[in-house]
Amino acid sequence: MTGRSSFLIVANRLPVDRTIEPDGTASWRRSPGGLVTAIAPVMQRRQGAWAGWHGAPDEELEPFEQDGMNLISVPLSASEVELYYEGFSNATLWPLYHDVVAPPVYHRTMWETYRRVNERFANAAAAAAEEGAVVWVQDYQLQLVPAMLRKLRPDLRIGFFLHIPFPPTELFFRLPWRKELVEGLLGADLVGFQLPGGASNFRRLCRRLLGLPYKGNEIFLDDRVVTTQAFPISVDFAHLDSLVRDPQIVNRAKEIRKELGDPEHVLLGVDRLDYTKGIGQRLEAFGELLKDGKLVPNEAVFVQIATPSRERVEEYRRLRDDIELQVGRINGEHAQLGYQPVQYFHQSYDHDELAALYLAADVMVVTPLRDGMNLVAKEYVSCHHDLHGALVLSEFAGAADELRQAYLVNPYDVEDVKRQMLAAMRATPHELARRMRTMRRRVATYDVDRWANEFLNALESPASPISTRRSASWRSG
Ligand code: GDG
Repeated sequence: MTGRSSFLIVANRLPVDRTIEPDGTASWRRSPGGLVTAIAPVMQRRQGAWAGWHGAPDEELEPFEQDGMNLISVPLSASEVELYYEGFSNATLWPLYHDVVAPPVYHRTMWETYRRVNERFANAAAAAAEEGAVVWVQDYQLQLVPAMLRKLRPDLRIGFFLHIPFPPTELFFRLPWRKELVEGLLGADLVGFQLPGGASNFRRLCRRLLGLPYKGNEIFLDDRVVTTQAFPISVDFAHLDSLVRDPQIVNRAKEIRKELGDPEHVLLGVDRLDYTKGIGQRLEAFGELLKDGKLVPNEAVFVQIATPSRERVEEYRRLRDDIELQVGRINGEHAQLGYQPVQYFHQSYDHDELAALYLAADVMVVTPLRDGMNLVAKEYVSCHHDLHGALVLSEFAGAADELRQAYLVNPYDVEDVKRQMLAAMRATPHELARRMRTMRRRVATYDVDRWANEFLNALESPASPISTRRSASWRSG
């Protein structure tokens, strides 16, 4: 890599995975995901760079180039992975920001490591950014970076986007390091959230915790203004839409249905195996429909893909055991020779297979107890140009704000989930098409490109002058 960059992404992970070839040589492959796809063109236009951890502990790498992206590896030791990533990020912040659906742990050593690692990311960004560069920091693992970076490099334009929900003040207040985290975020010029609710939770928090006044989207500090705004993330609609028209994917979708025994209804869940995703709730509802005789054997199969995730965090291990016990129980009670109602896979699939599964499914069941957005819901919609297929969607997923024509459910209400699953299975083709058409229009218009462009445009447009501050002070608490 030569020189410094005028555009920089800072994220916990680099957008590449290392694969080892049969002859032992290592190579890098771009990791799948909308974020990289959306940002790649901006990277190319602006000589962009991406700073993040490359995925292996205790290893330092020189900056390298992959797919036209300049990649800067930020090293982590094994103990930092444990304390900063698995610990403070995923055992403290993740549950706290998701409505405390699991109890967060509060450990001082985890916090200390989180702070130290955030400092390393900020230093790496400060060294890589050219004068006046735009730096876009991603997600809850790096909330201290904006302020640390501003201190080192006041010339930069700094944006931050939170991919997960921002909790209500009452919950956030439990965090022993609440002030430091908020001050960290306030180092940004623009703090982006998935939903307007997250942005307003943040503004209220700034007022209560730091006494900062705000007006509209803007929070007024002594010497500058921080803009807070919602930017609902999306998917690469055009890519998915064309992928599922590929005859190979179409054939694979047919094959999948056949392999499942050609049931009348194929229901599908695709999630990281995470306790926020409500996997147990949807399986319970499906199991009860079988038990109540609302579904007769062979009529419906539920395919649950549960991608391995955070396997060293205690809560995730427990969840895996619980889900696997539940799957075993339902199948034990309702299976027949040649018919297994729940097909459970604790595995990752490639992109094409996932698209074929979406295409094959009659009902996509997305029931998180809390979710920032949920891309799976939008991916499913993008894959159904046939206007067939129903989406059962939790009202606690960010996506529910946009996909109002889904069969919306309260995942805590098992009767509601059962009712909506049945309604989705019994709907007429006309009704399905009506709902799907509207949802597709929404995702096609607000795709991931638009998300990235709107964020970057807002980041680069000047904020209100400080002189508007006085008129906002009436809101200060
Ligand atoms: C966080 C927030 C927010 C899943 N299994 C496989 C696979 N996936 C892909 C899906 C989808 C992605 O992973 C999961 O995204 P989600 O949005 O559903 O959920 P989180 O991982 O929790 O993401 C969330 C998101 O950030 C973006 O801001 O929407 O609320 O929690 O794209 O397709 N992909 C492949 N194989 C798998 O087995 N290739």
